Amino acid sequence: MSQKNGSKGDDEHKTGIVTKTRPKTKRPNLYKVLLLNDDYTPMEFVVVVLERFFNKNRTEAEKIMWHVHQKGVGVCGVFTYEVAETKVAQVMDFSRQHQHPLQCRMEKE
Ligand code: TYC
Repeated sequence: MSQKNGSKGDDEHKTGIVTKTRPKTKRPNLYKVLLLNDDYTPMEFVVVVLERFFNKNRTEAEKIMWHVHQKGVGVCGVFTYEVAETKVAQVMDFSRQHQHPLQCRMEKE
């Protein structure tokens, strides 16, 4: 784990030959999925959203919901682009189906 990309590590100490590998693993761009506060969406609905789409337990979900309620915005999770996009769409669809104005956004980390 301490060995990062770009070196073949201990081999070069045994052989005296310095080898270099091109790192082929690139860290993916990550995106925060944010929940926005509003005056109408019931608190219980927001908690259910966090449980259902962000795999939060009741305690975590309530904590995030209260944070958003008080601060106006909060992070539900951090994901790769496609996963974040899917989460946002799922939350927006679910909110619309239940006629709540809850808003969900993604933002590059
Ligand atoms: N502010 C809402 C209320 O008082 C609750 C709420 C919390 C709504 C979080 C949206 O993302 C939200 N019923």
